[in-house]
Amino acid sequence: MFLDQAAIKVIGGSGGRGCVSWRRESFVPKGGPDGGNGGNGGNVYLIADANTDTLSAYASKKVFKAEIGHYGMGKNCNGKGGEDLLLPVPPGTLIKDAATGAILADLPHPGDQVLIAGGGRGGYGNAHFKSSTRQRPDFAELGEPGEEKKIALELKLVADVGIIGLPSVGKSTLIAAISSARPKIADYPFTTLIPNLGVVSVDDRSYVVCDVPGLIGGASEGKGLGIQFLRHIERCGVLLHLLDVSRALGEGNVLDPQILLADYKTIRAELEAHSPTLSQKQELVLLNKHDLVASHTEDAVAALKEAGIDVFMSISAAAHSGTEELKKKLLPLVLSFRKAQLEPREETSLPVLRPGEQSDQMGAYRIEQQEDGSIFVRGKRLEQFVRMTNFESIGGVRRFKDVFERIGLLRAIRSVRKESEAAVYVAGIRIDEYL
Ligand SMILES: Nc1nc2c(ncn2[C@@H]2O[C@H](COP(=O)(O)OP(=O)(O)OP(=O)(O)O)[C@@H](O)[C@H]2O)c(=O)[nH]1
Ligand SMILES: [Mg+2]
Repeated sequence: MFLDQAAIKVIGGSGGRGCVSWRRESFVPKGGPDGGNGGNGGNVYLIADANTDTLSAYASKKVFKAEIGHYGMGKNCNGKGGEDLLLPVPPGTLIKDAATGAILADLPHPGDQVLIAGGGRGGYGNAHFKSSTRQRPDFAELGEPGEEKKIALELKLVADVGIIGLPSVGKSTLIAAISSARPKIADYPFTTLIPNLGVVSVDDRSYVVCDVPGLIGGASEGKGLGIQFLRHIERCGVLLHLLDVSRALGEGNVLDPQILLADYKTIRAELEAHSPTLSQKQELVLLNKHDLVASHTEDAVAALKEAGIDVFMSISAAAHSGTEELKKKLLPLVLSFRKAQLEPREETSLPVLRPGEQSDQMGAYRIEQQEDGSIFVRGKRLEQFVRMTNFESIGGVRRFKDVFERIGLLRAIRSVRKESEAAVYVAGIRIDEYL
């Protein structure tokens, strides 16, 4: 099954909770704290895999979770870290935030990898909190929850050459003639419903061509099959614009070049409506089905030239006439486009997410008061700290207060709150009863 879009949820493994434990040895009545730390949760990565060409692995299963970190244990045993989860996607996959549509990452080349949901940090065990002033810490941290994200995957098939044109002009016939692809071919419009990829071999080199469903006027507004398939050819170096020369043959076998010109303009208008990237691509105009109008082909070429359109070649895809030559002529164009692609491009500036590296200072926070008086405190490290505090243990609450005192947050909240009983939230957790 071919699938070029999928929406999934990725969840980093939660960190394991730290352990509260006391050393117990014969003849040592009151041993010190020896609770180990929880293990970190596993990360979720997406990786471009050359052996994958569709997103169909994400059609039915929708939630992907990395392994959780194990709990810390007594005798200072730290919990094992959770395994990372590697999700393979085809090269050319674009990863977007499902809610905002923002591009998170782009994986055009095999081996490209992105950290998409970080695992949570393991909580410290009570042994960690032992200090000269705190001999018997009776608390431990909870594990931090793993990062959770809803993402949309979008596959752009990476083809070198795209074949476009009105329905039934012979696009699929052409890809079948020059490549290994065997798409359905028929004399009714919209035979092709999904893009077909084919590998063309010329001498010892090869390139990929893509045959997309036929376009009609108004496709950009959704007429026919629409233009959503055009994104598959956005990375092509060359577009082959196929015109069916037999359509210009009117009554009495008289050729009307205006029909070809109108056909040409219809497709150009749709390309321009879709994207500037596509409309600026190198385009080669091909006249197809010249077997049906043999004697008139020259006239059609001349008339188009007069209108400013250079015909690259006249072929008959069905009769395989001119198709071998076309294969050869395309190769140098493809190679030079690929070479230009290797030069520095904007793709490298796309953000690669590394949530684990963004750990801010505990003291970096912002206090906001809403109209109803409730107070929200935001700050990356602070939110992590609050999420990991075990408010059910007295020692945990005491440490929480110590930290709030140390970073000046107790005073800051008091000055905003004044004498009121306003609720205070950090990371969605109401904390004012612990202040
Ligand atoms: N005589 C002749 N017929 C052709 C030639 N190329 C294609 N055809 C015929 O034209 C019809 C349409 O061909 P397709 O290859 O399915 O056209 P398409 O552009 O892929 O059409 P859609 O997928 O519907 O957009 C079929 O009946 C083909 O046999 C040609 O060079 N000469
Ligand atoms: Mg077709």
